[in-house]
Amino acid sequence: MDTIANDTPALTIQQHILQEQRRFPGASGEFSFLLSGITLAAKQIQAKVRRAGLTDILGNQDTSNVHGEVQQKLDIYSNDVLSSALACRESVGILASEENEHPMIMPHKSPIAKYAVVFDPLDGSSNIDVNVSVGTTFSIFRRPEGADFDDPTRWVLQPGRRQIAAGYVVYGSSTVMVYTVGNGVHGFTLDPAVGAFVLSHENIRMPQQGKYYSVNEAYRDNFPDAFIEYLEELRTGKLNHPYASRYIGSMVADFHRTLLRGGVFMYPPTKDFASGKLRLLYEANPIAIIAEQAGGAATDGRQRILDIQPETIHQRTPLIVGSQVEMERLFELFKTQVS
Ligand code: AHM
Ligand code: MG
Repeated sequence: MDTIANDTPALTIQQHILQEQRRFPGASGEFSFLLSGITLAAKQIQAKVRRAGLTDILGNQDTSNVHGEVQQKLDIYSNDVLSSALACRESVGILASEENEHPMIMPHKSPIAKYAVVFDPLDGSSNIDVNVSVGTTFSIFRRPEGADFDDPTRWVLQPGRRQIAAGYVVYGSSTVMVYTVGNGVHGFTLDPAVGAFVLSHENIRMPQQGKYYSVNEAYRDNFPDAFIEYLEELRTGKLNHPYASRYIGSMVADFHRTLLRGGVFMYPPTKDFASGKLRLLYEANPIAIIAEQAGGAATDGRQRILDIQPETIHQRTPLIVGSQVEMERLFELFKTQVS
């Protein structure tokens, strides 16, 4: 008699999302269809990223985005594939992207549209030409009560604690997607042989303490004093052991290491840029919810990232995110420095 092999079967992200969805009574399947749009776009983006040196896709597009930054061709490609993968899902009403000044209203204007998706299609894109890891970040909100298509910003100007799902994809030595629907954090590695994201990191928990801090130290002289003191403590071993530094310059890659190995990643305010550089809605928020769901914390130095009420779509925020021990020390230090 033939027997079935006893190996645990590979669980794909699609199967995982369906399992998660069963926890919501009355779930219609629209939400998993929405997330499948993100995984499809991620596969398309990674395919382009992987062939970047071979095709005519490296370099600048000779255009700038809303922030005045030169757009890379891959920025535009990634924005296009993500937008079109989501635009054909009727449950999605509004999209907002780092690459578009205004929110995009989906042409179907469907009355059953109940989600807004915000994303940075290719974070860290200035790293592409030198073959350094880049990423995609996304965050999903439910349409607020009474919000219609005449006021698309209302759909997305919600504090991060209202994200119903969020995640990122890191295009590194392998392509990994990490997501949460508010029930823990799970990571999936793309198996290029079969083209599927397979569960590789189930229920990720951030180590309580790590060995690395991650910050652009070139700006150190312009950081507020509390940050300088905090870095000094980490460097000199006041927090159990001396820290080493790691900084890739791609938030998703720097955070992914912090999530798996522990430690702290930060982009503090500087004298010239009081809000730092990172964007609240589509960069800090998804990272913050993933960190909290994995047992870590995220702050702007004054309040929890997820409690910030956004006023504009592209607003920036300082971001400090990390493991429990590092974040508790930061909170203590900031309390005494502020009082
Ligand atoms: P981008 O959205 O224009 O790619 O910029 C965001 C990136 C982050 O990935 C990274 O953490 C940061 O910029 C690095 O900035 P800096 O070069 O100032 O350290
Ligand atoms: Mg970005």
